[in-house]
Amino acid sequence: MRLPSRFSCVAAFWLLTQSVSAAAQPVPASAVDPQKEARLAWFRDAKYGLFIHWGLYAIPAGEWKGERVPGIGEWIMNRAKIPVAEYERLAAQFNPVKFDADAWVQLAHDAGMKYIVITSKHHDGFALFKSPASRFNIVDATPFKRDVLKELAAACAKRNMRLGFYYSQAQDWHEPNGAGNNWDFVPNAQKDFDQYLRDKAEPQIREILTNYGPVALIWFDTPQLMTPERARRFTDLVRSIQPQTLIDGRLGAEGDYITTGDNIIPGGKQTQAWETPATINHTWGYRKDDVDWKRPGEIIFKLLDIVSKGGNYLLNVGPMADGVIPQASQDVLREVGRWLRINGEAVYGATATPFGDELGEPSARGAKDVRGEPLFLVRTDYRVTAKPGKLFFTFFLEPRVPFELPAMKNAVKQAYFLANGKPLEIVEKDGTRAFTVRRPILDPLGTVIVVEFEGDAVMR
Ligand code: JFZ
Repeated sequence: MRLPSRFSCVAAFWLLTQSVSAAAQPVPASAVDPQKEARLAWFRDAKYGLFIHWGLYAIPAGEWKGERVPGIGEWIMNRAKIPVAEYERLAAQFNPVKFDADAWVQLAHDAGMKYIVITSKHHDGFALFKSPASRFNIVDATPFKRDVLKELAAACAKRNMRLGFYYSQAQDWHEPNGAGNNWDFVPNAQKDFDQYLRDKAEPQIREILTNYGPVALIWFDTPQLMTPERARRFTDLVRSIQPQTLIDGRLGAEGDYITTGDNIIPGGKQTQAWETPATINHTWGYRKDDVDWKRPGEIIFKLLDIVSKGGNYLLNVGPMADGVIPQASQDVLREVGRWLRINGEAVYGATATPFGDELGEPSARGAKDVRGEPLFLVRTDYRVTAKPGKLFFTFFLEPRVPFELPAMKNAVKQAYFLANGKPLEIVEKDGTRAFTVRRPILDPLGTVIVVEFEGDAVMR
């Protein structure tokens, strides 16, 4: 996949933070914006969301004219250099009669997810909503004729699920002046990009912020050609219509939170709000040949890893062309949801670890990674999340016997299993405190032990 060089920089930044220290970067008091913090309150508590990549690319599903097209499914038009006129014909075939907004929202709910972000328009330019700004949309160009955003917004409202919209503001391969399509049109540098912004992207952002009730966030992406001035127009537009709507980190200007590179989890905790967008297999848009689903245990580890570093996990599914989310991915999500129904207290509303040594350690022998950066040896035994007066130790492997609590000055009141409330004895010896967990651990997907302490915050 070809991305502008600034993307590799963003990706490299996160890869680097992967391999450096686990310490949080302090945010200067002057950088704290109270309005932004207020907008972010729900996001910081939510922790876990469902990303949905759905569009015409679900029809070819990774194959064009009998040939496998490598890469992520939603990039097929670009990867196979499909002419606009030919790609457009997919719209006439798009009739996802099994689409059921309530079923999708029920899935997110069962999975323990607190928000949904769906591709209102991806790089192929096709909109999943009725749009006066462009006829290349699900209502005007397909036999289906139903506004998917409308139905999802109604289903989310019923279930108290927040709904946000992915919108590809820069790349639009359907438009002569949109970024990215150099197989039908002139190279980016020769385009009248502002004409495209004026006539399609800005009007459509206005539409999705006007016609579907409260919008939790707009997820902009791949800011090719986005100067600060252009990005500013989008920020102003969003703020003027729905001041509470969050802006992600890929607009081309500072957003409300940081978006990491795809599937990238930083090595240490961050103070700024952040989110990792991630695939459940290896593609965003549906590909019929990708059935390599992450296991529930992997997802639970990644979720706790992310929450223990102060972030959110936005996990993607790619529905098929008939409107059904592949059953195997649903099964995985629901199993994680069962774990969260028992252990959710360690996740929702929880903040980052007050410690950090459990995340890993720099190589003692000074080994370097492929970039010549100090190698960071990641540990995966357990993760720590926190609430006022409470620590949650989530074990993925058998804890050491006895398990010594990381040093803290606070008195410890009690410890118990989150799943069944059974108490654990805290033994004090030589200034350290420890508990012993009988083997095998209660839940191999993650066994949570709550440690209640005196005071609100850990003092080290
Ligand atoms: C973008 C899209 O091109 C892709 O189709 C998908 O929607 C994904 C969520 O986002 O791809 C990117 C964008 C940024 C990086 C990597 C892939 N990055 O910063 O590493």
